[in-house]
Amino acid sequence: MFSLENQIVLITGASSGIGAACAKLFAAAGAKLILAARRFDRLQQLVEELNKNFSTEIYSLQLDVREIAAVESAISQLPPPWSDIDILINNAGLSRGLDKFHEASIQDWEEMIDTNIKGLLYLTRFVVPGMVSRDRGHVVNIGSIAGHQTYPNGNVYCGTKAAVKAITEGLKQDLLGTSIRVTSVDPGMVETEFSEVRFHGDAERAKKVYQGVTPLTPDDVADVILFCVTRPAHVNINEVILMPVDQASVTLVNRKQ
Ligand code: NDP
Ligand code: 8X3
Repeated sequence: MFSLENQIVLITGASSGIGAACAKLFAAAGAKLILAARRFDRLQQLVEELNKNFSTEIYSLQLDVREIAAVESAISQLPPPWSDIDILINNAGLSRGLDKFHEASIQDWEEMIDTNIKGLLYLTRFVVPGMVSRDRGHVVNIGSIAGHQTYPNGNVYCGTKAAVKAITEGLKQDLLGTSIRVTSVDPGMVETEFSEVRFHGDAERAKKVYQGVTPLTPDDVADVILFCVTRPAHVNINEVILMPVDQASVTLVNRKQ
């Protein structure tokens, strides 16, 4: 098994949901964490909690992944040894709106494309050259079942996650001949702040998404990510699709009354 002890792990979108769950699990496994998100107060709360429970070292970054200059300077200004990132978890992402294509907000589209595609590209572009020069590293992209199946009103969100799938495959191909691993972890329904963000803060509507269902938890997804990055160094898990037992496809969900 590949040990995470003292591995430097950069997690984007660590202030909530799957990213925060990864931070806890990776801290418990002995990794050194670089945690990034826009909400610095939320990151600080998490860091305090982690410091109480683990002896891990943590570097916090207030970062909007949509801002190319900010991403470039954040990565290039990391002091050693933080600059030698071993594992990049491209988790920051969001959906905005659930509307018919011809009625959807173009601003929502821009936000999803800028975050889910361009943000992931910027992080990867600035981190991977260091991995190549060290001939060591692992990039984990958080995709979605929405990248495998498009659902009504999911149009652009599904498009961004289909792009993540293609980008992950392309990165794997282009890194052939190096020791760097590339994985896409593609969950179905996970109860996080995701739906509240999608519905622009409408908590009631968000709650209904998970009504009568036992969804995945952020810890379930973090557990799968941990599995992927701790395989022996010659093993690459290319793609994992996971969903709740109560879900059979993006639209086929078993709801108890
Ligand atoms: P949350 O809303 O709970 O977490 C999203 C995280 O992304 C937050 O930490 C948020 O931090 C961060 N983020 C959003 N925009 C930016 C940005 N511009 N710059 C930096 N960080 C940003 O949702 P999840 O944990 O569910 O989502 C994590 C990933 O999982 C996303 O890529 C999502 O698409 C994917 N996913 C989620 C599923 C689900 O059902 N929940 C299923 C499949 C995939 P902050 O706002 O502080 O910047
Ligand atoms: C999030 C899962 O089904 O809401 O990527 O698109 S879904």
